Amino acid sequence: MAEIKPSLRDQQHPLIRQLADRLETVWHHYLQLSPYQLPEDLGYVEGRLEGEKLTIENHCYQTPQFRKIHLELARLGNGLDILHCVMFPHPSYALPIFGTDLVGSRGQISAAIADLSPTSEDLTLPQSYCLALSALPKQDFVQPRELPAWGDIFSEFCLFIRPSNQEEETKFLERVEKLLIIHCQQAIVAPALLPEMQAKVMAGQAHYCRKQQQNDKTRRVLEKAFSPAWAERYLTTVLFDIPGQVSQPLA
Ligand code: BLA
Repeated sequence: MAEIKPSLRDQQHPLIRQLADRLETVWHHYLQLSPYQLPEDLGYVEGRLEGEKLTIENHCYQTPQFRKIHLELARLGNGLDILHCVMFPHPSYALPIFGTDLVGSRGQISAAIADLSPTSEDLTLPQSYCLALSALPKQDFVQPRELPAWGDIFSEFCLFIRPSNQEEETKFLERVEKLLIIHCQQAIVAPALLPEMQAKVMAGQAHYCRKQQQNDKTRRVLEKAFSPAWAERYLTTVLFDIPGQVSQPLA
């Protein structure tokens, strides 16, 4: 009999499970999803970090507007829970990049971030996005967090906090859902670009990826659980791949 593996999200922090479920519900509602093939050995991976098991579960899709929609759930032993999600637009659409990351340890989410990040040359969001995002009610959180230096890719609407209680967790969840709905609504009516404009879109995405690859906190977890070479390959082929660039061979 085939074994049905329980999804990692059932064991993770409730906010991670709730956000994973909401993201997928919105995608199914607004977009036409088809599967996206990740490098063969990297869909479900297990490693060890200081004797603790690191489990990574990837869900990956594509749609006419998005070349890659990636949702990753990861758990390190019983201590660290991670949700990572990025939606990379298809090169025919001048759309920003939706990204969200939740990092929690021992029942407390320490980092909750969500943004629609500009990828245009002047690093501003399309006007229709600015209008829609400015119309959202202003929200304050008790513990805002400071972005690291590489975080200059994020927009003025970026939300980066440590939720201080369950109410704030719910407020974060609802905010991210609103960002995602705005993004899907904008994406499905976006005009396709002429082929000669597509290189610009990809250059914007490459810049975003190079910055995200500088997140030492992500790299460190992966290096310690696997190896520096494995972390480099995972960062550049699964998390923040730059299409057209030759990826690192696995050492
Ligand atoms: C922070 N990311 C972190 C932290 C860890 C990870 C351990 C530190 C938590 C803290 O400071 O409280 C680890 N994140 C991971 C790992 C994966 C992951 C191992 O996704 C995947 C396997 N990161 C993203 C995306 C964004 C992002 C899409 O992957 C934003 C859209 C942001 N993560 C992000 C930022 C920080 C962070 C800005 C804080 C970095 C810092 O304070 O230096």
